[in-house]
Amino acid sequence: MSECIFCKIVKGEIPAAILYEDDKVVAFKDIQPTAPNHVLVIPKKHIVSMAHATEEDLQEILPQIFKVIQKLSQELGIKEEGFRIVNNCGKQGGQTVDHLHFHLLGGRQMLWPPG
Ligand code: DGP
Repeated sequence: MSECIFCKIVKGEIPAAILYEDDKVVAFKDIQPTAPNHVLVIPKKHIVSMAHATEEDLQEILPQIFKVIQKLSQELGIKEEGFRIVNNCGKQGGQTVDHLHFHLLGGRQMLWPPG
């Protein structure tokens, strides 16, 4: 867990463009943006993925993550035009960083289905 890149961002050990922080959640700009607005919203607690979230995580942390996503969509000016929330879970889900994170994407037309 100590090698987890997102835990290092949480602890301030590596830099990130942080847009929001509270006692449970951090949001920062994705280093490889795929949209004009591309933010990652993560729990401070090291949870590997949605498949690993406990009942307590689902009740205590996930609701706060979605509140932060809605708040950021307003602040980034993408709430009205629309945005996409993505969670890649596990190998087939395309997850590359094993610390639960939600992508908030906006500022361009999204396509469906995703790859
Ligand atoms: P995923 O494929 O869902 O696991 O997405 C991981 C995202 O994390 C990917 O879009 C790139 C981003 N990312 C990886 N390392 C860093 C980093 O050190 N800093 C920031 N800001 N983003 C990172």
